[in-house]
Amino acid sequence: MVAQLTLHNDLRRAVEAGHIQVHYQPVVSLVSGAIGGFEALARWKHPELGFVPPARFIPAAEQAGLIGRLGYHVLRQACAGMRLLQMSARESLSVSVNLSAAQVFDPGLVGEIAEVLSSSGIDPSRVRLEVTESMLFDRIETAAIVLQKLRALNVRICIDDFGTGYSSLSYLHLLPVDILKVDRSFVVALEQGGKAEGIVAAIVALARNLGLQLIAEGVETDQQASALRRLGVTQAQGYHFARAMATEECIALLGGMAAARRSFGT
Ligand code: G
Ligand code: MN
Repeated sequence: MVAQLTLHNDLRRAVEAGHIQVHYQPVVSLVSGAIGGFEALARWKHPELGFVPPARFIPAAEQAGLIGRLGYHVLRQACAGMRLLQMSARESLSVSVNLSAAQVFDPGLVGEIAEVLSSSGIDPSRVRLEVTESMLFDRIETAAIVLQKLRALNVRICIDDFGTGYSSLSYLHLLPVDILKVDRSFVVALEQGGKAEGIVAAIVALARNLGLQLIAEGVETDQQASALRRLGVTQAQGYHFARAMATEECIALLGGMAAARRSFGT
């Protein structure tokens, strides 16, 4: 309990001092290898505890009532970072930002996002907001209204960890959705034989029939990437391609790719 309280206090200070940093994990094309965008992931480097994983500090931020501030900070930073990254890229890049349940049900969310979008000057259609099925579960009608309003700002809605919730198909029916992310548990299972191939193939068909984009997450091996490619998945992210990196590293990576393109004359 004491440790938890200290964590909450440290977190409150970290949010205020801007010590929560956004790192970016590339989303790559499984067809061309090109980087199509990035997922913004919050990082907290605690002075004594070192790196505190998001799985630990996001729930703490929700408990401490700090998630609204934290989410706003992450969104602002992600949009500013993307403007920088965009300068190093040839194609237009997308940026994904994760929303927590508390944010979705915060009445101030839509106004805040509208404000960040207009002040950052980023093209809203390149911004993706990621939600999970399970966090919307018990207030699905309210969630649908909020997501409709967000979509009216011209941002894209992405279902994270797709396939791990309770009733995926009814969510697809009720919610305005543009993109599905194949959960990493299915990607890992692709190497173990069994049913995973059939499940991923069904998700590919589902996305195709509904006109949704599909991204596989948590790809860690070449074998997984090949299996996904064979099944018709065209976009992916994961340690096999790149971890989440600071803005400067992403710029170097994009710059390196530009140099490679120049030397191949493409
Ligand atoms: O819930 P969501 O899918 O947004 O979670 C993203 C988390 O997954 C981040 O904490 C990120 O660091 C982590 N992550 C990203 N790529 C990989 C990967 O290839 N393997 C594993 N195990 N985790 C990953
Ligand atoms: Mn995500």
